[in-house]
Amino acid sequence: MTEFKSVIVPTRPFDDQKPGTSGLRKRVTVFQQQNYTENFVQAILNSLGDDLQGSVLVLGGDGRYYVKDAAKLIIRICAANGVKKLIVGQHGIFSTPAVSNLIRKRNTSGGIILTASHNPGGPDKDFGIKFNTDNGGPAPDYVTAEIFNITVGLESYNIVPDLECDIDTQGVYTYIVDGNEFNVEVVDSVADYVGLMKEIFDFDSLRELLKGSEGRKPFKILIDSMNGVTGPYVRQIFVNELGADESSIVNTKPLEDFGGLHPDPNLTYAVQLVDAMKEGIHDFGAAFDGDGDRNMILGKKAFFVTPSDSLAVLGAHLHHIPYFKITGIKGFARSMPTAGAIDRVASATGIDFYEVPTGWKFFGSLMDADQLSLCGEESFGTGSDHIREKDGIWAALAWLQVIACEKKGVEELLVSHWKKFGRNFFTRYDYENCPADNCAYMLHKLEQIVTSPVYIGTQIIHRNKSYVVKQADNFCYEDPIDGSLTPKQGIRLLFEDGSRIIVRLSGTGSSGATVRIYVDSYEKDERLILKDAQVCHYTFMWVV
Ligand code: VG1
Ligand code: CO
Repeated sequence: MTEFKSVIVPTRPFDDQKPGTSGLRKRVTVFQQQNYTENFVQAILNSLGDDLQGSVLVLGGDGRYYVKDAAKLIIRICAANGVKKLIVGQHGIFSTPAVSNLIRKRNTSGGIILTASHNPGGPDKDFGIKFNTDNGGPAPDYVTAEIFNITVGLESYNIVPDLECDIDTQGVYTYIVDGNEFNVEVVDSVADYVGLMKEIFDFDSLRELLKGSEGRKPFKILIDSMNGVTGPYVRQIFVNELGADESSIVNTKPLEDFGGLHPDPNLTYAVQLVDAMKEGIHDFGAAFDGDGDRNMILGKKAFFVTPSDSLAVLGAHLHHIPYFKITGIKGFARSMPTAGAIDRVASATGIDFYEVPTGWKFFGSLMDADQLSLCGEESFGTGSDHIREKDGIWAALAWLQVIACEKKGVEELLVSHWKKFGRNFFTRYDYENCPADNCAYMLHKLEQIVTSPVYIGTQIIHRNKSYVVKQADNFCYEDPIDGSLTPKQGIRLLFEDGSRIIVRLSGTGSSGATVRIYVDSYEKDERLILKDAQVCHYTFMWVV
């Protein structure tokens, strides 16, 4: 066996390696700067402290441009830092949910995910590196703060420059580095995740739904992987396991530039799916983002389910999913800007409810404490405590399971839900690439205005409906498990009828600042709940 020696390479710190809502995201060209990726990876490893020596980590990414190069680099850096073993997805491929699952299943110290999620890929597009801790979830704020602290003082990194590993071929590769054994296990990217889905859902009933049975037509689905990482997972689950035909799945080859698509599953970017669904042939459509954690659900004729409604409908029918028959339903949660539809399901069922800041990391501590089963975000994220990430394919399967049990279509499920609980009309506006300083100042001023005591009680009339401000603040989250405080998570205007307006800055952009404004208007009048979702277009001007 060849013996390898690690070397210490002097470097200079970069001052822009602060992880955002979900890892460090920059242009590929930024990551390609000399030592840039190396520094950040070294900082992640240093943050493990005493746990680093002899550790096992998972490594994989969404197949975008630079994933393979980065994976090979990370293998060499881990080898030089005392990591005992890396579990790597074949070809460097793992969806974000698959990494979360494997960290938990193999009890590793964490995992490194190479993705910029739904951001476009390619040599002049985005790349990202995310660290997940041993619970399988995105590193919490105190860990990412520590990683950032290390980056700004980093003077060297360790690497085994000549260590080569064939990540295209499954198998266990053993090396001796500085006298110690170092292993790379290249695994099937799909198998463990598919196994997990088979434990959670009743695949027999899903197969029957798709195939049709006596008195029941086949239920036609259309699944769009948008050339992201979910392709191989989708093929294995929907075609090989559930018997859907080949034409039911599209864009299933992970491509480095996503074939030029913007792999963000929403009405704008998943337009190919929307147009195909409009033809009315399919009963159900779903699309996923680049790294497989986001989902969009459509019914027949492209009937759109908002992520906030998707969460609420799943919440109301969660008992149909075999996994929850065993675990019970421990609690519901949503991110703060997400519309309040799930809140009403929680209060009707008496199930505990939590509101957390934007970003999946905040759900993890509630799940680890057995307080939370189902959660979601307005940004097309839905998931449960089966892992510690949002999970696109899980959400699509959850919908199919509910449909199979309720024997109702997507639209029918939504309409009966609205009739029972009322409807939250939800819109989000994004203002991208704005000057960062000006945005920070704007939020600061906005906070001053809305937190002045005279602001409470302000009445706003829009289209003959009156909204009275009940509460206004900059959201500060207190984690109910560890008591930690996360302040300044967004300006909230809460109105007496349950409607809300939220303003916050994005933490995932790769350049400039993005301002997000979220509008959640609640309607319980049965005559109005079937209106077009665009009825609640606001002008923000009159609020301030
Ligand atoms: C956005 C979404 C947030 C989501 C995050 C990561 O963050 O708003 O809900 O958790 O992206 O999702 P921000 O800070 O830009 O608003 V993903 O699929 O990019 O890992
Ligand atoms: Co994503």
